[in-house]
Amino acid sequence: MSRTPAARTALRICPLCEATCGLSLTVEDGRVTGARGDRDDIFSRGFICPKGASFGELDADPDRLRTPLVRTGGRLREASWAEAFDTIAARLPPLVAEHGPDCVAVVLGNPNVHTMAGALYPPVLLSLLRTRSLFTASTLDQMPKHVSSGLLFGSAAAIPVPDLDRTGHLLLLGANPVESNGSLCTAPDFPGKLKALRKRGGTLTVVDPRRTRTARLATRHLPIRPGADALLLAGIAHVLFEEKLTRLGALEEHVEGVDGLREALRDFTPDAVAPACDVDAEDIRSLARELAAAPSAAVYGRIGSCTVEHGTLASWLVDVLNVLTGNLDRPGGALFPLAATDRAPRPPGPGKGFALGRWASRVGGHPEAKSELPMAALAEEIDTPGAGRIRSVLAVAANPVLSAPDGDRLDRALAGIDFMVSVDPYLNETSRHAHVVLPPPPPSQSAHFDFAFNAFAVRNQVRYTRAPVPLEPGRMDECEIHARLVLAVCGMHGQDPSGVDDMVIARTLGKAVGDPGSPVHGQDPDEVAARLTGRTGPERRLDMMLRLGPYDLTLQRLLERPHGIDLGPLRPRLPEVLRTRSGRIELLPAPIAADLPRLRSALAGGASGTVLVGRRHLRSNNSWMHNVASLNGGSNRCTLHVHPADAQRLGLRDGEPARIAADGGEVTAPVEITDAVRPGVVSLPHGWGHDRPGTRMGVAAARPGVNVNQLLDGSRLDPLSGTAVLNGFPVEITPA
Ligand SMILES: Nc1nc2c(c(=O)[nH]1)N[C@H]1C(S)=C(S)[C@@H](COP(=O)(O)OP(=O)(O)OC[C@H]3O[C@@H](n4cnc5c(=O)[nH]c(N)nc54)[C@H](O)[C@@H]3O)O[C@H]1N2
Ligand SMILES: Nc1nc2c(c(=O)[nH]1)N[C@H]1C(S)=C(S)[C@@H](COP(=O)(O)OP(=O)(O)OC[C@H]3O[C@@H](n4cnc5c(=O)[nH]c(N)nc54)[C@H](O)[C@@H]3O)O[C@H]1N2
Ligand code: SF4
Ligand SMILES: [Mo]
Repeated sequence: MSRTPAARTALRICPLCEATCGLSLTVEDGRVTGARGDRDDIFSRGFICPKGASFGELDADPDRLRTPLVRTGGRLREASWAEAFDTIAARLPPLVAEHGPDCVAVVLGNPNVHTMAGALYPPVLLSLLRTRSLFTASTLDQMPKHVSSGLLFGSAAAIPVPDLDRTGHLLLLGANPVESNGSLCTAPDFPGKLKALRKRGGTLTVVDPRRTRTARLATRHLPIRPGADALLLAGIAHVLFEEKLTRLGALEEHVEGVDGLREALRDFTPDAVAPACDVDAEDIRSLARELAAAPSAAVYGRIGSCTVEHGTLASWLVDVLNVLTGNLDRPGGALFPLAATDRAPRPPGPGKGFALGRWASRVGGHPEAKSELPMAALAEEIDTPGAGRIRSVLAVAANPVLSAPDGDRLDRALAGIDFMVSVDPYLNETSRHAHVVLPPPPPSQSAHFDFAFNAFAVRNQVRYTRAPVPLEPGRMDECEIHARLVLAVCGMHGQDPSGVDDMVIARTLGKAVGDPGSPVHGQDPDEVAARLTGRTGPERRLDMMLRLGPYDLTLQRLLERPHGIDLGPLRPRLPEVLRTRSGRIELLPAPIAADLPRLRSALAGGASGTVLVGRRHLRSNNSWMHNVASLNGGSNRCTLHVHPADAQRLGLRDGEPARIAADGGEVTAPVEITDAVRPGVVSLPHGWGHDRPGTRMGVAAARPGVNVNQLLDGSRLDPLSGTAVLNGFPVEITPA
């Protein structure tokens, strides 16, 4: 009889959402058989949600690919790693040689922010390949915030986060952290932090067309008309000016453009914006007065304020209110985190500023933002003939056939592409078109460090977990997959993948030793490189970034403290974070001012027709978690939420199918009648529609749902950021 080896526990930071909880995994015989919250984690302190608890099941999903797939004779078949990279090296460089680098689209999806590989290698790939065809999930998500931060603060990465643990007043728009666990605000147990805010006597106002679980925790819930947040926020700012409630305090010396702003917002009186928002003018005045009177306050907006018609203006106004009330950069307000791998602070002064629209997309003429083109324009860039057409796609952790507007068009476009690579654990709606699929190992076999989310965390902290389980035979670490992809794409196929890391280290240190603000200024870069520790290239790069960072840390110190190192509460960072040309916060940047007339014309908007918004469910995650049986089901369903009054008006019955039609097409989904959604608004979640042939996701295919993004044709964008309007677009509903 064989003996079951003793179970052991291992720590792993959860990669399944932005909360970054520390998990304590039970490992038996190389498999994860249990997951609990790590009570000793210095940040998450034992918090866990149902997704984290199902880590073992998700990790062991039998539908995960175990070997690369290579297309021959039109069919994908299992292949060796060598064959997979040989194919890429043979097919891709000739395309680049013939048509130039822009013929290769690099498409980066959301999970790149949840893997070490996704942070460390795409920048290398892009700098060597030099393609301008970059498309990421940001233009389905937070690009408006990058643009507003770029314009206000001179840095697209300078995103203030609400000081959840200390604030006395939170105005939260278009976010539902009780389901999403928070976004651009990394806070394990976000729900608990909202409850604690109420408990200490603070105020929570939630602005959302749906009465969400977050809204139910609020002091006040305002069911705004979708798409109108920019108007509401402009109305609040107007009142602050009108009633002389602006108090810049310590910010005064760092801000310019206040008078111009007052003038620019003159038309946005509470009475003028109220009808379009469907929020009482008197409520808008109270919001402004309470915000101004609160001892500390933070305004925070997320998906519902970003993926809308005026996403950049709304994102800008969120921080305008933080500035006007003196709450930016002060404890209890909205502060800039300082992550362990951020660059050590530099002396303040004028910077290069933030440029927008340095080039435009070929077909739609969409301006670039942060070197990216709109994901909504990917299909047209592939299927529109002519010079400069995209002929190849490198999709890394991206499922745009479901996540982006008009998946059917993209599906057809990808079916005809010359050459496509997917780095993805699943054969799904997008990866089924690839010529080569490179599957990363499951998360239990990967190390984890949050390069992205530490910079949005409500407390400065740092944690690193090595892979809890060794790589299975035949598996390749995702960092090595990325490094080999860089080599194969960029004409260096066959070289040692660790050379990619060595190259980055040499380049980075070469610059750092010449930078007077760097901790290694004046040293010999080779000697600094020789001091770096770590078992792998990525670990050595992490060690380097920690050593160049603001906290005097090393990889070794992190390994000695497996539950993490607390680096303290968020601290004021002005003016050092500012990189605008003026060296100050530019409150009314020119591109914003130029977009205000469009907002002014929305004042006339209002009632008329039904609009659709999305929603998230705690046991789901975008397009890829419907294959875990224990998470799929119950209330996690792809149904159309309809208000009882609308149901009656439209002749819809609970549980029966409704036909939903819009610009891009139509879908049919079962109706769920609920007064949690406001009249005139229906809600359908995204990430469903798992009914395409040629995929390998058995559980998901059995309960496919429909693709809400098929309702969009890709033409509705927030013009400044190129972000798709995924919320608040008109639909027609009829019984099916
Ligand atoms: N209508 C509507 N559409 C939306 C949204 C919405 O609210 N409404 N939300 C938008 C937002 S905010 C986002 S971020 C996007 C997300 O959309 P995408 O960027 O497409 O991201 P996901 O659907 O999370 O996953 C993409 C792929 O990553 C793969 N994957 C999972 N784990 C890993 C891994 O460890 N490594 C690799 N290489 N791949 C992995 C999955 O199998 C999947 O194929 O969707 C957007 N689309
Ligand atoms: N469980 C789970 N967690 C997730 C994800 C997931 O899919 N599932 N996805 C992850 C990702 S990629 C992201 S970006 C984050 C997103 O995190 P959140 O921003 O918290 O996203 P949602 O839960 O979609 O909440 C958006 C809310 O905006 C509301 N809304 C829609 N339109 C408007 C509007 O015009 N104005 C206002 N004020 N509100 C509006 C919607 O009703 C919804 O309740 O979640 C992350 N976490
Ligand atoms: S809240 Fe997010 S990070 Fe925490 S356990 Fe759940 S999915 Fe994982
Ligand atoms: Mo997202």
